[in-house]
Amino acid sequence: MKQLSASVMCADLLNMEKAVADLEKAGIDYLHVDIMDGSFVPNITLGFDLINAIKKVSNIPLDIHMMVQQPVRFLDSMHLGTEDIVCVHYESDVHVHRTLEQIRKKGCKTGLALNPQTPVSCVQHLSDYTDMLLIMTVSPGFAGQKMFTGALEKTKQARALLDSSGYAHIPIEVDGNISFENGKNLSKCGADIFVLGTSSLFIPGKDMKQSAEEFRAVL
Ligand code: S6P
Ligand code: MG
Repeated sequence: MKQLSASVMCADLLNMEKAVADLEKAGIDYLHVDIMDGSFVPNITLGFDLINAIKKVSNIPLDIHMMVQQPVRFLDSMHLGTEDIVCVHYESDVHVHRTLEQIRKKGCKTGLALNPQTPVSCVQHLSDYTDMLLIMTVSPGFAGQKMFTGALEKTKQARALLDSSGYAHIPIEVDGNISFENGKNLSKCGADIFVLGTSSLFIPGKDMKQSAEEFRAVL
């Protein structure tokens, strides 16, 4: 089943409680929370206090995208449930295997994220520790960018690699410039979870419920 994950950094930051309630009404499957450190990526966005505050008002599972160096340092800062995903970048941590184990020990699901230039083969030795693979379709750090040209082929390769090695159950998430058109094409290449930001869900003047329904219809 294809799923939608709403990028919280693209929501109205001054009305977060309302934004979360609206996303709930829109039937969104995950809240995608981008955590940045100004070092792994050249930007700083949301933080752990916001994550803990959202947990108090919403039952939508969180899909936390950690764009920080050595994410293991921050695992205790988040109060999460078994349905929440903590996704770390392959490039952000020398001991990413240990970090994935720590996330599971915390009782959460794990995600492994790959920057555009990182080959899909990196997942091979980590598949047993990964509940979701995140293919970045832009260089992480900012909303409103353009999908990189190799994204479709990379998603196809990742799906083929997982399927042929006994990991067909691992869903692929795609993040960055997920427009209706890109979403449709990525879906055909095997993507399962779609991070929706300014390209499709957060469009000024357009109802989010309607956008979410339209997006599901093109998949
Ligand atoms: C970017 C971040 C993403 C963005 C999302 C924005 O570093 O990881 O999750 O928030 O991609 O969507 P869009 O449609 O503006 O690219
Ligand atoms: Mg993200």
